[in-house]
Amino acid sequence: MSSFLCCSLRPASQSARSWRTVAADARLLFSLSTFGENFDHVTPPALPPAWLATNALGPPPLWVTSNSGLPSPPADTPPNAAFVDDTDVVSDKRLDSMLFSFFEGCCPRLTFRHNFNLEADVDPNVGFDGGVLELSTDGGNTFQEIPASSFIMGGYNRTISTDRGSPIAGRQAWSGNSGGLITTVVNLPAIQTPAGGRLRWRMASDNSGSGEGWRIDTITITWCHDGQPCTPRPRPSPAPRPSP
Ligand SMILES: [Ca+2]
Ligand SMILES: [Ca+2]
Ligand SMILES: [Ca+2]
Repeated sequence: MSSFLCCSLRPASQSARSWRTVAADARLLFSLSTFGENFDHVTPPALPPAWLATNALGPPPLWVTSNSGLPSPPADTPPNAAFVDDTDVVSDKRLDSMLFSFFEGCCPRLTFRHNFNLEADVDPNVGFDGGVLELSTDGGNTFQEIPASSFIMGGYNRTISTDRGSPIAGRQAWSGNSGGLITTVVNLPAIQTPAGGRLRWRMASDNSGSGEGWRIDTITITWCHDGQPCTPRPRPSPAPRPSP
């Protein structure tokens, strides 16, 4: 995040108050504001206000907040993370963020931590159950894939098999075992529509076999202010001290 220092995000609606300012570096010559969600201000299994869980396919449970269980560890920032199970039937389980808009400048960047163990083939390139990230720029009416080229780090690691009924068959996804928490960083397009944007973490499973599930935590979005540089300004040299 060090190259991304002059940024903030403004909520699109009153319901956006749960996005909290989590960082401000007064040592810099310009303000840094980062907004995010760590799921630690709610009591599991409740989601934060204005977050939405839906199962387009498959049985309960929905996405929830969780502070225990597998995959381990249960959270990045304790005690809670968002969690979805990996069931042994076809499912399509979605977690939609609150609405937001990027009002100024350029270059919104999303960072989050996650931990997944989702059913996958022995072939390290093939997944059976997997997770993807999608983005809506029309207030949550429609969602689009975030292309693999947008990921700075921690991008998709497998392609979902096309012969087992997965709702995301053939797509690149996170699948298999992450081996604990990993960091994903992704560049987002500017969202300046009145309806606002919404992120969707989507777990889809095939018609047999299960895994431990997928945990998401410590989500932050940074954003460059209008008229401000996106790179650090040089600091002034310290004033010379008088010699003793
Ligand atoms: Ca947390
Ligand atoms: Ca399977
Ligand atoms: Ca499966």
